[in-house]
Amino acid sequence: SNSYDVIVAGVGAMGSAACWHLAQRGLRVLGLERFDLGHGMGSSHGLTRIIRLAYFEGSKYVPIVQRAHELWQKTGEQAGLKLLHVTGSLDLAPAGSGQVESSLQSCLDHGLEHEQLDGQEIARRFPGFSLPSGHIGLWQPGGGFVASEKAIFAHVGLAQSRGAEIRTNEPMLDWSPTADGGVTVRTARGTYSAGRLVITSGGWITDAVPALARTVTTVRQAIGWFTTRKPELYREGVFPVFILTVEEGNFYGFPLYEHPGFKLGGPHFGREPMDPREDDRTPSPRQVELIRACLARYLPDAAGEPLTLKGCLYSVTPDEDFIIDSVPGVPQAVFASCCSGHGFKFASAIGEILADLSDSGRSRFDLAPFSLARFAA
Ligand code: PYC
Repeated sequence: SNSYDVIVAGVGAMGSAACWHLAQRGLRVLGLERFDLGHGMGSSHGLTRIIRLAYFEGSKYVPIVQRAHELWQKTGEQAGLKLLHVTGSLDLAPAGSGQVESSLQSCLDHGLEHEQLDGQEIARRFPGFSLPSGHIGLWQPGGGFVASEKAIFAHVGLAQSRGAEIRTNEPMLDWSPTADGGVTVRTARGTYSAGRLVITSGGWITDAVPALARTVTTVRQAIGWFTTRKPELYREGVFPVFILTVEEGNFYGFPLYEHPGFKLGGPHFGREPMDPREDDRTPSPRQVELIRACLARYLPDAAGEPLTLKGCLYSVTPDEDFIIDSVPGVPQAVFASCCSGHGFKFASAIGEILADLSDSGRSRFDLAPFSLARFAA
């Protein structure tokens, strides 16, 4: 039949997690994905995504990221895939610039283990860096990375094992609420009905939730993998994940994982508008130039030729905080998106939050900072 308890529109990081948490509760779930599973057109690809518990963006994120950390570990075990790699995380920035200080505050607010490192200590522990004098670091041993495509595959495999139907290359074209409090969803292949709708369509969310159109913008981001001269300095086990503020911008990187090259992304706050309907995801020459300049100056032993360059899409809100809410006037349709480039790490927990919101309209977390209504004023 074409009738479900819940339809999930968008099966990337957030949507796959939602499918699993809903299917786990015994609900009949349909997941609709616009492209192939694990595709590179959105915001859920690139082998690795940082998970940081020390959170310069605000202490309010820490309880949710702690739950996400727990769930990445547990879901990986359930799926038989290693999703969470704990490497420790480093915030690196000039003293007084606010990033390290704000991450430190989140550790103090939530009792997270941490150490403040000066430039000499950073160089001693992590000789892969060559930082300007005056840079300081915040070390948080619980940080690390999530294997990104594997995370989607794990969630989908688990959801399917509980009966979820996942249809790829079948975007939701439109949806509407029904008189009995459910929804109807139309695709090119059919019309489906459900009691509830979960919208996790990332960069395409404004098609499904027009109320977001004036709030969300989509931008192009760049990631690349580069030949390393001294891979021994950047191996998992000796090198952490990091976010780095320098005069060229904000960049982020990982220990070597699966790909032979060293992965660096950024500039995180660079804002090059991109329409997700465009097919081209190539990073701009300016982005590649900045990434290469960052490598050459601050990670010189990882600054070889590019092996792989990719683009990535961010959906950005004006305050760079997430929006997790129901569609105005339609409580049976909930959504999470617009994570402004820092959402992937939360996906395991946001999947659970969306399942809770769609079950009961409630979450164990304080979602007030993530309401759509905050922009109304
Ligand atoms: O949230 O750590 C992060 C991150 C790094 C790059 C983009 N987001």
